[in-house]
Order: sequence, then structure tokens, then C-alpha cells
Amino acid sequence: MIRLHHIPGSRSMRVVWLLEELGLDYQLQEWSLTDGGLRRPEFLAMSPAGRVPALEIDGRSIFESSAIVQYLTEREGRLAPLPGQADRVAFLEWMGFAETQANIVQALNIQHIFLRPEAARSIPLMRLDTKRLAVTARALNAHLAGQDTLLPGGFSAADCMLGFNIDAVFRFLPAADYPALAAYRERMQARPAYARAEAKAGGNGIYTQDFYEVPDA
Ligand SMILES: N[C@@H](CCC(=O)N[C@@H](CS)C(=O)NCC(=O)O)C(=O)O
Repeated sequence: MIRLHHIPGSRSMRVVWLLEELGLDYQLQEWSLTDGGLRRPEFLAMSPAGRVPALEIDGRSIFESSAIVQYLTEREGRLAPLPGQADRVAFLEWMGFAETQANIVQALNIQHIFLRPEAARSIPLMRLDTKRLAVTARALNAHLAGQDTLLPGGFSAADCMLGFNIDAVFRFLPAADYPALAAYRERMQARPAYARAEAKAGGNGIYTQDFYEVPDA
């Protein structure tokens, strides 16, 4: 049995989506971001930084979403170019890019949503990270202007890694400024496996607003 340790709306949604794309059976074990459970020894034994996702599979557990995604694609022989194949380097690059972008989103989530009291927030940091996020969005918008998926050869697991980010990206950047990226989000969200993942494991993770402006100083 495959068991995914998961928090709705978090990076573990990448893995739920991929499991659905691959048509694998799995169980979900849900955790909370705020009740301290991720710091319990039994969770840290699976994921030493105390983060989701962690995946129990084939008699072991795996942490880090990119490692999980690569393991699953190699196990199933689908949705990722193999070493030596065309697009392999691009696949690895976009897998890494997805995590670079997710880290900026995470910093903005902390500033806009989690830090309390509000006086603890840093408007200069919010501005800086919004600009850094815009660099990633501009790059993706240019890349996706000429193709439907990250890799020219079609949908891959790199889209699961990155496509999940885009909803969060548009909480901080106006979708209208990035039309090719907005159209990519629509295409990804229209995939049946994405809809199944949302229905089984989604839910509004953390956002209570459609859009978060950087407040005036
Ligand atoms: N690079 C890791 C990052 C995982 C990560 O930061 N997960 C967040 C949720 S999106 C988490 O578990 N945060 C809990 C915490 O920071 O305490 C991955 O891709 O798996």
C-alpha cells in the first residue's frame, strides 16, 4: 500500500496529482501545519525536516517532493524522460525551478498570512519577494507562450511539480499580467487527474483572500 503524508493545499498536492495521473491506489494521512504533529518523532523519522510530503512505498519512506516525484516516474516508467533522452535536462531544470518558486511563495505566505502580530511583518521583505516571484512568473510566461506544457514533448511530472504552484503565484501577482501562464494554469486545472486530486485531497489550505497586496508602508 502506498501512503502519502499530506496537508491540503501544500506541496504534497503535487504528489496527489501525480498519483492520480499515474492511476495508482494510495491512502492519505492528513497532518496539520499548526498543531505540532510534524515535529513528532514518528513523523521526523520519515521526513527529517518535519515537512510534507512524505511517501511510504515499497517498504520504505521517501521525503522531498522532487525525490518522490522522480521515484514514482522511474518506478512506473512514465511521465519523465530517462537519463540520456531528449528533454531530460529540461525536466530536471523545471523540477528544480518549481521548488525555487515554491520557496518564494512560502516566504510570502509567512509574511502575509502566518506571522503574528501583523507588526512583525516586514513590508520591505514582502516587496522584495514579490519582485523575486515576478522574475519566475515572467520567465514561465515567456517559456509557455510557445508551448502547452513545460516540456515540448508534452505533459510530464514536471508539470505536477510546477503546475500546482501557479494558483498560489496568482495570490500575489495579477494573472492578467501573465496571460500565457494563466492559460497554462487553466489547462492544468482542466486535467481530469487534477480535478480528482482536488476532490480527494484539496481544499483551501491557507488562503482566505483571492489576492494579497503588499500593504503601504
Ligand atoms: N523541499 C520540500 C519542502 C516541503 C515543505 O516545505 N513543505 C511545507 C508545506 S508546503 C511544510 O511541510 N511545512 C511545515 C513546516 O515548515 O513546519 C519538498 O519539496 O518536499
